[in-house]
Amino acid sequence: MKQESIGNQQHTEFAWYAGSDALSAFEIDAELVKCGCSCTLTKSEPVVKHMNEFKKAVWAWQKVALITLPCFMLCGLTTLSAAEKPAASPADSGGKSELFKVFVKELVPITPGKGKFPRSFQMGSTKGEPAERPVHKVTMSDDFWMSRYEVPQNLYQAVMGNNPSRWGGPRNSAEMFDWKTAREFCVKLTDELRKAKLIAADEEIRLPSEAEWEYCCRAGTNTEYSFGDQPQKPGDEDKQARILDEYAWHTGNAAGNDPPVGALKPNPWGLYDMHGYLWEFVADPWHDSYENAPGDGSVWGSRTDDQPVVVRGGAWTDRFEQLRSAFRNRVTATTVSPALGLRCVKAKVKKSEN
Ligand SMILES: [Ca+2]
Repeated sequence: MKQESIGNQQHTEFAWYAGSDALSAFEIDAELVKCGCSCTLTKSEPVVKHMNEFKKAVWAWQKVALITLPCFMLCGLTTLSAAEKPAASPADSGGKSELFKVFVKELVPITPGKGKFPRSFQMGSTKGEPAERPVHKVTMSDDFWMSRYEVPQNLYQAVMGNNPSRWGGPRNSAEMFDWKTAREFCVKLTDELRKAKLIAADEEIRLPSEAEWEYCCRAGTNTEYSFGDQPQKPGDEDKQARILDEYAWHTGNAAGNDPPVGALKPNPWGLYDMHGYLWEFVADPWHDSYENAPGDGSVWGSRTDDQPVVVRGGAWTDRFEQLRSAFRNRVTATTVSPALGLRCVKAKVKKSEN
């Protein structure tokens, strides 16, 4: 996939999410008037039973309307406003501190060389694009934690104070921000978690290196996807990929990035949406191939001003080929897209960074 194809899919087909709950918070039935703010008013007159009581009933409804209209304006408009701005405020989801605790709780410990985590893996693919070659051995040097999910919008809002996402939902993946902003998010989240003593002073939240990302995507596998080589079942045509459907949102099964994170199956290490949903920024600047790439899992060099950056995993806008574990893509550092988000790592701060 080329850089310019990120997020270029038309969005007219998406409909079911936006505002779907907006009206449910304000209901009127025959006996009760219920409002989203939890007040409950009992209607003083019964439903019309015969024509002689018609006038009485109309007056009763008028009274109810007079009483509840201000309530509707306060509560209903608040609800509609929330639907228009789908990112919940931190308070809507239990407050900042709760969101930070959830984020830490959802980190998956990755311990290369111990248990199910191999010390080394083969990075790249001989079957894919030239940028995926040469396949080379990477030996992971340190333990780290990988986010189970892409960063959701309620956490993004809590950290950054805004939510630029086009396709809203508090637990939908955050999108529409560039690489520098993704790094800024990690720095701010690090500060917040240290202040809250949810991480140690010598730990940080950062973007994964490209090698860490592929190591976690493969999750001990050397197949094209973390579930095997084949994304399609016999009979699948064009972009259809019914095996991949169980694990990933891609252009063959996604109506948009509507669902919350983690709606499909995880990979063998319990990481969700590594294949698909959104492309994910990593820390590395772009290189056209793996010639002379480091073999220790670290970030490959510092980015120069005009250098593109790497994004991984494919998105809901892409065909299944681009969701392979080894597939690489590049974007300019200023690219924003509804198909591009991030996933974080927690790790010890390298001594050279102190
Ligand atoms: Ca993803």
